[in-house]
Amino acid sequence: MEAFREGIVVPQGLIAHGRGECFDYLIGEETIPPAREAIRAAAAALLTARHPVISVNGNTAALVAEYIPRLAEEAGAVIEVNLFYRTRERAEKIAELLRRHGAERVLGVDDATARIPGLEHPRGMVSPDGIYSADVVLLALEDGDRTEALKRMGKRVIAVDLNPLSRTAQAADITIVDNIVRAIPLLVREVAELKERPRGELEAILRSYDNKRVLAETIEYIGERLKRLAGSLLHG
Ligand code: PTJ
Repeated sequence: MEAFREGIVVPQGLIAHGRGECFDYLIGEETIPPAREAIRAAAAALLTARHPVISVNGNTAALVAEYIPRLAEEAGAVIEVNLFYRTRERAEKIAELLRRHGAERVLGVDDATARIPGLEHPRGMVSPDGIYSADVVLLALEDGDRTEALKRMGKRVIAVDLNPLSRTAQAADITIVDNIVRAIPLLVREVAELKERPRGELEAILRSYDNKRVLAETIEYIGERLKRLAGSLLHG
């Protein structure tokens, strides 16, 4: 609520947050095994990328700003503020918040001069040195149109999204179905650990990763959990 009052989160962001909470109850408010596998693959994708970018919107900033600079540093990634409801003032506020948490360089405020093809202005504005030229983009709580547009640009997309059925979750190459407040600290740890491994091992992690299977396992997990909960109501 504070981030909303400060103008970091938009009203639509509060609705997005509520939707997420609902899915968090369904997974039991913990990081489930398929999400752990996705986090590992995400770390491998960031570490093997030529130009990885962490895209930060209002909700991401409000929930995990303190972890983003560390993640960027460990992964050798660039941070870019990228907003659906873009105003210069909001972008600057979010960049300032990230700088307060230690980010040295934050793109996407005055340099968002390139366009993601197929997205209207200002929703498609990105930095030429950031998302526009990235090969891997990590995003979270993202709108489906924008994720699909990044995929059409040929980027490898890593998404954090509690809804395994959302268009973002379905379009991404690696979908971490977990609450961002749990997923990002785990991702920071995983990147720090995998960083020491040979590149061949990271590539092998990526080759054996199948996002469709991981999403299917997530949905199965929710189904089994709900069946168990229903059973315990009926049979005590
Ligand atoms: O800050 P801006 O201007 O870029 O605006 C961001 C908006 C509000 C446009 C953006 O967050 C949005 O519209 O998101 P959606 O399309 O509602 O999608 C958000 C997705 O994130 C939904 O599938 C939610 O289930 C999921 N979600 C919500 N809270 C969390 C979450 N995923 C992970 N962790 C959460 N805490």
